[in-house]
Amino acid sequence: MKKVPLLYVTARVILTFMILIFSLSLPLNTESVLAFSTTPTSEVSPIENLARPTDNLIQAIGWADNFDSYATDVSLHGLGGWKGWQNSPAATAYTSGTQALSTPNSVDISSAADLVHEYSGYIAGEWVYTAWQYIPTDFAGESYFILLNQYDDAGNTLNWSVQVNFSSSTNQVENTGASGGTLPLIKGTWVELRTEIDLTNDLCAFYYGGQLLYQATWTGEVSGGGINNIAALDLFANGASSIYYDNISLTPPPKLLYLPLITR
Ligand SMILES: [Ca+2]
Repeated sequence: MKKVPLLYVTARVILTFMILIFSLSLPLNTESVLAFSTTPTSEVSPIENLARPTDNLIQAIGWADNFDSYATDVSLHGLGGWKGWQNSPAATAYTSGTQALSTPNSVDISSAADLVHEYSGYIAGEWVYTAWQYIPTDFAGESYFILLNQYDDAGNTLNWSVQVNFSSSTNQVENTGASGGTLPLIKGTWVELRTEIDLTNDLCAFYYGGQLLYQATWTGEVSGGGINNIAALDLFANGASSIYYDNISLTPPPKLLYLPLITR
């Protein structure tokens, strides 16, 4: 049997180790981790310096807000990109310490609240819109979680992609779009609302507490005739009592980590 020099073996071990370290470090340099690791703010971060030269469609890497950088019980109109519907201060919502998934604050969507946050640059690829929701056990009314593919303050061009209703009278969460779909309302605990959006293939799936409420197109489910663009979130109280939201984010889907196959 041929004897392998010790130096050669050592060099192969070092090389293998370096390849492994390099492969593990790759995701840390991509948008997937940047989107999750940044301190939650209300700023949409451009990735001009990260975008591949040939990939001009991807213009944003993500956004998140946990409401913890604001004072408690303050109006969000004009803070962190938040505003009342059609830029009306009367439609604002307030930070609250009554419930919070991350302390000290969540946002209280109640009575006249119709809180909007606009986005730009989300025109292709896959995205996940996540919001954590707390419905008190004594909730009363019909409140809405809404995502629009077109929005402007003047109301000239508005188009709804997602409109999900939370009703105390039916005790259900309901997709008001064309596909329909209901699930039992979950109260007294934090529940994840997760909207998986594929703008390239015009698909949208909405999960409530981990259960699929419906799956449909992004552009045609609610208003119809929409475009592949994530334009705005709208949390609409519709006169209902408080529903609290926290840890809201718009991020790329989690990416699988593939390690190189190391062979002798
Ligand atoms: Ca929080």
